[in-house]
Amino acid sequence: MRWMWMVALIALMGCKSENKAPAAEGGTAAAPSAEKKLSVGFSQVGAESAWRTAETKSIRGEAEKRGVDLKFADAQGKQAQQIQALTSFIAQKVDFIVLAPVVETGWEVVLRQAKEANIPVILVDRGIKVSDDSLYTTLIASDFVAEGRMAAEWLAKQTNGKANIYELQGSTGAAPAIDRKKGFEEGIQQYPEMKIVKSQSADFTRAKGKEVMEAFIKSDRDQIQAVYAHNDDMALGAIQALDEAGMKPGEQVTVISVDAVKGAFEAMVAGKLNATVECNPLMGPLVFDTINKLRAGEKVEKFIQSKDQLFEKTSAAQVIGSREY
Ligand code: GZL
Repeated sequence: MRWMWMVALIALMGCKSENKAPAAEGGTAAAPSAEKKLSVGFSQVGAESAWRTAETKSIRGEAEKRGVDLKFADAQGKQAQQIQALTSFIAQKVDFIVLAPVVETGWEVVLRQAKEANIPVILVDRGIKVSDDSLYTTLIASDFVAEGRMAAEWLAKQTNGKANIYELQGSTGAAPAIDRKKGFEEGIQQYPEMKIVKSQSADFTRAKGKEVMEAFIKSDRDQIQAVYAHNDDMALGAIQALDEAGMKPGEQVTVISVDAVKGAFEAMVAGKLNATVECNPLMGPLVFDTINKLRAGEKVEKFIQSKDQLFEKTSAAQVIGSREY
């Protein structure tokens, strides 16, 4: 009788083992062989503007679509947090780093560590100043100097070359703030009666844009003829301040900005914003196409430029429906 129990027990053990994964050589169960996923560390500036949100959505969405293991870090606008994130990506041995650098300088040490770890760095949307440009593989961005020049040439035409201009600058030290200012000043140089009367940073945010414009109105109300904002969020804040002061933005005060986000088109349809220069944030597909080229051993350009165009309030109503961000 006892022998029958023994036979049943051995049979039971035998069939349970059939439920396990097929045994590999040496008798241990082998995990299914999954090809290692591409891993990318993405250090983002923050969430300061609608443009930034659109860029984050594009890159994270594309990573999801392509099955990339994307490690995302939002730095809340602080370079120290970006450097911390890059250090962590290096420790995790990611395959690539994507960096949207909040400011132009201060990257040498951490980028040298990435280079020593053989991790290629792709810059998106903002450039950096380094002594050795082998510290990054490529920059995918707009030409901010050209954007500033485009805004200046449009304003000169719009005002017949005569305007007292109040400028809302982006974040101090950020490439788009430095270069949009530079390009705009170059663009108005040939118009002696176009003057930047006051210029102050409003950090690319709507709230600061309103605050700085309120201060400009308080001190210079009757002189303000035009506002040049380095992004739409600050322009929308300034428009709110001009509206509250009864100063008719888009008519009595000409307003031009950069980015061409949905809110800017809505303000142009409402007649309160005169024009905006597009700076395309939908970089996701281009970022991962570039990574695939690098993985295939192909060379890529050091600067991959996004093309920009200017939109005016006269055509905003026809265009707004087709805008993706
Ligand atoms: C431009 C980007 C700028 C946008 C702003 O590439 O860095 O930062 O123009 C954003 O809206 O805050």
